[in-house]
Amino acid sequence: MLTFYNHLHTLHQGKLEMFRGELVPCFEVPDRADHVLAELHRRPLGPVLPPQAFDDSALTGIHSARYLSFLKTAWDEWVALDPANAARDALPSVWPVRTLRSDVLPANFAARMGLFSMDAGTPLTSGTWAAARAGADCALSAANAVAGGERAAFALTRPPGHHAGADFFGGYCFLNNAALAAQQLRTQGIARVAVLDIDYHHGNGTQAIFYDRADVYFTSIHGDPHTEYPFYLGYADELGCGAGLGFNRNLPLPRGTGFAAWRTALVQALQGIAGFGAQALVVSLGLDTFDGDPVAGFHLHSADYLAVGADLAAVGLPTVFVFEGGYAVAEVGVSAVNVLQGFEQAQ
Ligand code: SP5
Ligand code: ZN
Repeated sequence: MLTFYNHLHTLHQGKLEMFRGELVPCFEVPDRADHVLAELHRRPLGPVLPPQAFDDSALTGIHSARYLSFLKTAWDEWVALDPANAARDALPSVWPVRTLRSDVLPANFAARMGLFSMDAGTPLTSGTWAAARAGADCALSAANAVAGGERAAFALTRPPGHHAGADFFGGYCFLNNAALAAQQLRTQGIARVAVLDIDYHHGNGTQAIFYDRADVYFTSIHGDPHTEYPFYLGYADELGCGAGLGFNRNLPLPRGTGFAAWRTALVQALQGIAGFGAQALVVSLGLDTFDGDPVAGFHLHSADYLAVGADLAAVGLPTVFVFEGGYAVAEVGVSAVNVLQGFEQAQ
């Protein structure tokens, strides 16, 4: 398996996120990817490569032009407001909820932060754009490799991507790497692409991006949004719309779910993917299903991830893995590489 590693990921290093009325240290830290890379060096699964550079036209199939231009200049605008801002990250504080307008692009920077975001837990930093942009290149490179005949490729990148929508950031995500990979597989001529999201949190961005499309099937296993982030999407009655009706499937599970019930949901998700007739698979590989993850509530253990990898391999599809969440930092490398090794050994 090829790994495309985002060598610029450390440029995105958020300081604080809003949680229960106070700013707490970010859970989404550079050490996460470093632990995965270290584990890949301990248990090599193939070459670790830098991504190819793609131009921005590879992003515009997924993200809106006005969102991309905002992200590119946001940090400079933030510092231009006050030179002292260079020492602190930008967080949104106002949002255009129902009855307010999101078609108008305000001149005010705080107003645009809110327009293009879904939460106050996702700081925008000096290196966010560079890190996210190189991460998109990793996802696109992995998709190209798989479209070119590789059995599997892994985009090892952060910040993660699956909460990011066509025109908003949130949930620690800025560019939707999994959606970019899925679209790239389509662009390379693969007619039917499935996205399987196994992060603890529903991949609201990916779902929304493909919600009205019949060529990309989205299915997700996640904590029940009645109680778990992102709360406002990820319910079982979301089936797709228009031409996409029937091409979206959510499998929410209660907080506290262990591996046996989780694996039953995985079997259901994989049956849906087979029924769709997918010709390639993108896996949003979140490892925050791990028992003891600080922001999640499932109880998977290290060895379970080997079985997950084997189950994914049994689908028999060319597969792009995209690194998403997983905040038990010391364990996230073992969990991620267990999935990938379980996949490889099952071939
Ligand atoms: C990619 C991804 O996994 N994003 C997850 C975003 C979740 N953000 C909300 C986290 C809420 C923090 N809860 C802290 C619990 C402290 N015990
Ligand atoms: Zn997550």
